[in-house]
Amino acid sequence: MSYLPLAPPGTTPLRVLAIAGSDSGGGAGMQADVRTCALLGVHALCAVTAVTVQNSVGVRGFHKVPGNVIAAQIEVVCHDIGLQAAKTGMLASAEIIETVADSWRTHGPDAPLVVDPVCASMHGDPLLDSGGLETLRAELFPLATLVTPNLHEVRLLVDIEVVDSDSQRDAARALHALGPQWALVKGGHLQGSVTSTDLLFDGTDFHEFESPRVDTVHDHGAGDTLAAATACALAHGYAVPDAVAFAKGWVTECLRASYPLGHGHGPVSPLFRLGT
Ligand code: PXL
Repeated sequence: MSYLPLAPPGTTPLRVLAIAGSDSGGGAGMQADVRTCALLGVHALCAVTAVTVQNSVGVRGFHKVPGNVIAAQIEVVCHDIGLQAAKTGMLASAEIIETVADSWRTHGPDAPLVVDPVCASMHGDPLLDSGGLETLRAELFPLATLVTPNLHEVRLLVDIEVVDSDSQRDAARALHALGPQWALVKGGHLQGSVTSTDLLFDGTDFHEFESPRVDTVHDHGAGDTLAAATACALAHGYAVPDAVAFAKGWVTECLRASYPLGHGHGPVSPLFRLGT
């Protein structure tokens, strides 16, 4: 696969702002976003929304960053450094979602925004307070260039159980009706197929992205990695379907390169890009 063009050494690379939670285990969240951006040659700007206490077996809890501190992180980097795309991950609460939406409306450039509507960890530990879902739908989705829910998040957001390609299309329509320019329904959690198909919809056309299913339990951070890689490609000026196709290829390679860590699920890894 070919990757994104790199800025020559000593010149300023493109920037992606990650608005996300920290994962103390270093697998998902902000750490996955920063790793993805770095290995794709993009400079990651970071607005931390929450600090999770977790390892490879689960999330023990999290501490929310005060809204004014989140807003200030977004404001200062937008004003001084500038950015070509942004992505959101764990936002923890309705109040934080409102803060992020306000900050993006006020300080965000006219740049693509990828919203990964993180609701829970892979172990089922909640990463968003109850009440957060409605604010995600009402405040952040209408600002999004692209939303990237997995099937669990689809069920929570639009109350559709995706079991086949028809229900995947219904879900894409329902998500798009909430206001994003594009909705991507990730099929990775659909059981029993040798491929994983993600479905992208802009209100008119459906695009399908199929990749071989990588048989591994070490898939922590896969969703974050897909959204971050999409944001990097968008920062480079890719059209949304091309950015998603790029990111899907990237996350498949990162799944193949994932590694065991601790006693539970290890992370997807972009470190293969460093060579051997
Ligand atoms: O992968 C979703 C995710 C996002 N952000 C943080 C997480 C997780 C999953 O555990 O911990 C901080």
